[in-house]
Amino acid sequence: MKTRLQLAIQKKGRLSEKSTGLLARCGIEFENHSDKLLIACDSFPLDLLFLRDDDIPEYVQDGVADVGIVGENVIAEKNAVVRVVKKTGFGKCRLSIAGPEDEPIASPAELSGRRIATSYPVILGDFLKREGVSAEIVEISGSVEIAPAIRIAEYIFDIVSSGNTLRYNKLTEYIKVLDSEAVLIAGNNKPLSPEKEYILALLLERIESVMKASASRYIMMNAAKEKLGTVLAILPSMKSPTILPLADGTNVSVHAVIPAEQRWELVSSLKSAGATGILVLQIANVVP
Ligand code: PRT
Ligand code: ZN
Repeated sequence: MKTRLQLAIQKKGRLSEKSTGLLARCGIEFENHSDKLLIACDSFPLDLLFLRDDDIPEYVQDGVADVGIVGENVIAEKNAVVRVVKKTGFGKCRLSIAGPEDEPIASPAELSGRRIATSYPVILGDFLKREGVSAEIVEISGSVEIAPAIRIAEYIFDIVSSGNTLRYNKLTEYIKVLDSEAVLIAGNNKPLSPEKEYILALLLERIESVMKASASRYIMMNAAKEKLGTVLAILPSMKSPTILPLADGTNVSVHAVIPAEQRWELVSSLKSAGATGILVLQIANVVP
């Protein structure tokens, strides 16, 4: 039997679509997974294991799955012995201590003797220990943000992303303890077989290529020859732009790869500098 790599991803939740979407952009396809635990991908030697996110770090640590995609927050809470192979850039959030808007605290010492509700008792316990603060950890499994209102704790320690949930509950963020994003992990106890390491390297190459591609755009425009200097001065010097003569003899076409997040500002500046017919295109893959 040919070697296949087992990748654990979240079955249903915030990371599910992003994880399967990343694989799809890597050209890795599979059938609908709604009622299955394990699915073999068609075009790549990868088997997908669909799990609750809480189980992924331990499954990877224990070698039940070879690799996994899960939030750093969950890895930290489970104290799992795994290595981060690649940060994915999605599922970004932070774990913070929050409490009533009208009684903000300025330092962790003010938590002393108070109750803090959380689903992350391990990370919170470690933080309080590091700070030398003795507070009561009230472990609850969901809807942590309502704990102050129903008076089971004065403060909460929970995931914050946009901050809307806190605002809606009249809470405010005091202390950020951990930044998190979804990461691709592998076990750290036992090395993968050389065959599996090879498949992981191929997977990683594809992931890096699509991540680079989504962070970039391909820009094309026309410019009069006398405006070329100004246009080129605006373009970031990531890579030398391509300049092609046009049939009319007075204009040139300029092509360049630019950082995706700068595209709107660049388009305005290039337009002001006299560039015309500006096209901004998505890139599927970047292979350096
Ligand atoms: O069923 P399963 O156990 O697999 O899933 P789950 O319910 O435990 O997790 P899920 O799907 O809610 O989240 C999976 C992972 O997504 C988390 O472990 C984080 O790594 C990541 N993530 C990113 C988030 C958020 N952003 C997020 N905003 N997880 C949860 N939230 C929740 C948070 O708990 C709070 O209630 O959203 C609320 C805050 O969001 P804002 O935008 O209002 O601040
Ligand atoms: Zn979970």
